[in-house]
Amino acid sequence: MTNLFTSIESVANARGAALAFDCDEHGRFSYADVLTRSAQFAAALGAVGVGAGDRVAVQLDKHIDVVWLYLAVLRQGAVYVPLNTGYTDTELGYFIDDAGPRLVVVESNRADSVRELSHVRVATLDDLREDSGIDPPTPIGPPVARSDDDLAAILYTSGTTGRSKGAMLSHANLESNARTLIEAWGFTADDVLLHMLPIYHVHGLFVALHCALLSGAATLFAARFDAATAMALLPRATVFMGVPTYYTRLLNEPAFPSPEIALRLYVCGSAPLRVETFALFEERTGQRILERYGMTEAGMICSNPLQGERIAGTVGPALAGVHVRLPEAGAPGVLEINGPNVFKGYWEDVEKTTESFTEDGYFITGDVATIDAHGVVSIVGRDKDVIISGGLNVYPKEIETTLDAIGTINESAVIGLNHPDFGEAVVAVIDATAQCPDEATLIATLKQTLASFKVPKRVLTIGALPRNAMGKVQKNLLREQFAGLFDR
Ligand code: MCA
Ligand code: AMP
Repeated sequence: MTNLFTSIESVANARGAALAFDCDEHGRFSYADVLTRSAQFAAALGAVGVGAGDRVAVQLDKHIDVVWLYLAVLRQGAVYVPLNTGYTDTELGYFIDDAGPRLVVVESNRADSVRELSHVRVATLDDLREDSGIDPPTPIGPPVARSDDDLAAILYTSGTTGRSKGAMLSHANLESNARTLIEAWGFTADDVLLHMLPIYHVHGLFVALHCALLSGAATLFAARFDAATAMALLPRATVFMGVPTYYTRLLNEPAFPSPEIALRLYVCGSAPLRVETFALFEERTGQRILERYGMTEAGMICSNPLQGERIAGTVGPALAGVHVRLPEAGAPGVLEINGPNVFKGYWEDVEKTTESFTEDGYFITGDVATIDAHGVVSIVGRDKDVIISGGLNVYPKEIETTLDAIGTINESAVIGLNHPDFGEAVVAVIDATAQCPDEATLIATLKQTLASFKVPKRVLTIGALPRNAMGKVQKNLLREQFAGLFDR
């Protein structure tokens, strides 16, 4: 394997005029367009000095041009660093400092503030687009050669420390995982994928796009998920991918599924799919959602089968070539994994990398699992303090640190509570002085520094937080106390 783009290029050459992306009012693009558009963006990147190994940090709203930019970064042999569009300047500053990008590409309304954050070069999509006056060379040159272990992307993810670390993913990590998924999920050039996920995370950027592009399928490319748009586009799709919230929202639509909807496959992951959602979906559609399990550090790890029984509450066996194990066979424990999909380590953090792997090279996921006699994995808990809200990870420590920095808060504990829409919702429990601002003001204050998906949906004031004999806050007691907060 070499540059992942080389593989995409060879599919695109074979597919030629076939539809690659239908972006509704933003146009339709063939596989031939995939090559010319990405070449044009690659030329623009080259013109500003982006070359092999350079990081390109990108915080952009979902748009087809961002796909061209991603492919252009691969093509240049550079390293793509996607950033959640919700991140505030404070958060962005951290990622830019850490990744040390050659170029940061942001929306035009953020360009000035990002320039103030650091001395790094900043561009907007307009600077890089066709009309920027930079033309691709004719004929278009080959992609920059890369070896298997060269980095294709760095995706930020937090550990228990609450500070994000960049997971280094190589070309071979991405390509091997995509090929495994295409095989496992039966992707072909006849498929039409409905793509509604954000493209700054593994699920939307790698799982969805790579499956479609490397199998020559067509993608219906929507800017975001909403149930009404999904209902309108699903009749044209054969495959859909989403986080559990997408499925609960679809099921909230009385007209779902309309008679024209006839997908061959619904894939779900990024957070646990409730057994009730799985059952209700089967009742309404006659189809079982295929649940799979993955992580930023490893792409997809386990999947329920395409053929064969999909079991609610399980994530299926390990994908081909991936090895999963528990510290003590037969007992629930923290899942360890190994395989060609597993990342190269955390960017410039040898210590964290070392402690995340066992001595024999298995990555320690932090997810508590069981494995049955047939190798079927169930994720039964987490050994890491993380809340997954609508498929997005929130690290309580980061929110607590921000809350504790507010002078009128003595201490805080951030917990995840069952939520009908987001699966888990972020809630802060605080011990505050009489001068502490009210809940709405605190929430508004947090939004100035934290992306709003991380901001607690509620901030509850109690007296001293419950602690055990060791002085550790007993979050389990808080979770029990406030368990029904979001019950309908
Ligand atoms: C938006 N908001 C959220 C979330 N999303 N709050 C909590 N959790 C969320 N996930 C907040 C906004 O900040 C805003 O707050 C308010 O909700 C409404 O925002 P809006 O943009 O209208 O929300 P939405 O469009 O309805 O978004 C919800 C969503 C979206 C569709 C569920 O979050 C989403 O697409 N999630 C998927 C994320 C994903 O791709 N995860 C995969 C990660 P306010 O009103 O206060 O401003 S990859 C991964 O996990 C691994 C590898 C794997 O296995 O896949
Ligand atoms: P991220 O760090 O955003 O890559 O999120 C990865 C985490 O999402 C995993 O470590 C799991 O905790 C969780 N996750 C992903 N898919 C599933 C699933 N199907 N069931 C339960 N948890 C999941």
